[in-house]
Amino acid sequence: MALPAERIAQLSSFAEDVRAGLTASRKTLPSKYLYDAVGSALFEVITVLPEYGVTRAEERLLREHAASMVAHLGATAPSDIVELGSGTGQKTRYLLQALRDAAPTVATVYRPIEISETALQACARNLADIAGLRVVSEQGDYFEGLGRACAARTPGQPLLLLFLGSTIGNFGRDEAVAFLQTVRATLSEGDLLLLGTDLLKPVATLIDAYDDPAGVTAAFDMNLLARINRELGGDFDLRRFRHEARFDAAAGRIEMHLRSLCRQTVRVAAADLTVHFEADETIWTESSHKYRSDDVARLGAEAGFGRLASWEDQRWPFAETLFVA
Ligand code: AVJ
Repeated sequence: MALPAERIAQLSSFAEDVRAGLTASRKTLPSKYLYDAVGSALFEVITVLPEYGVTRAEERLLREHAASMVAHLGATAPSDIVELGSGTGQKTRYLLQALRDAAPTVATVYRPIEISETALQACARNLADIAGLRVVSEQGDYFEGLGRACAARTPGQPLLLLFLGSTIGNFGRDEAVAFLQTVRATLSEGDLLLLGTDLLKPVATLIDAYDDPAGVTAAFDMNLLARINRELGGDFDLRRFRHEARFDAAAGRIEMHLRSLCRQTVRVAAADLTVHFEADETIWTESSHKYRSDDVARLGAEAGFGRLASWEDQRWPFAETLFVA
């Protein structure tokens, strides 16, 4: 299906990514497209599902250990706190408050970086009441936002970068190291990184977390097809697909897939694309890597970070690790 070059250039990056993903021999779609307004709202529901312990575990860690985390940051309180994928900023509040308590006179700038405008607005609203905190929202790509944040930082003061929620798990292990290396290259020596990673746990627990019985995660996954229909003129029949969670033990990851229930052909107008599906063929929509605690330290070390401290939740194995650049 050859397209003239200028026609390809006109396609939005969403259309281009859909085209690339659905024409690959193993069909995939980038997980970042799960988070439109509907997807972000569904993800918020996922975070309160009894089967999805990730967000509550991290919230417990930040609530219970924020003061200890701040104590490990070193003598100079960071003046710039940057967060990659802030979501609505609810968990970050504990840390921001502990920082303010420890250093009430330091003027702190908090820069949440988000692709989702909806989440970003909620985040700025949620944190508006913290005394002495300036919230500067950065809508866009992680590295774009991080670049801007580093350019605007207070000179001579450490920067604290937050990468919470186990979003790092969306990358493969090698990709995660490469990502952290790029982060490290953007930071200065002495800057800090707080990384949240979900840890390995029994497979049945993981499957329940990513294929909950109420079907919220299924709706979250399926919304990706609905979004293609809405934004790119697709004609996916959602009733002909089913959400599935799988665990790949060798790779240590949970995968979300959308399984085609029959042989079918789907058209995506804005991507100038006709896709054939065999019965049982799947679109791989997300990976969530689960780590062992000692592997988290190794991940950081391979990217040029030193581990300062870590905190783990016992109820739902999850690690918050503080690194120094
Ligand atoms: C936001 C990427 C951390 O992988 O656990 C939740 C997304 N996907 N349920 C995760 C998600 C299905 C979540 N992250």
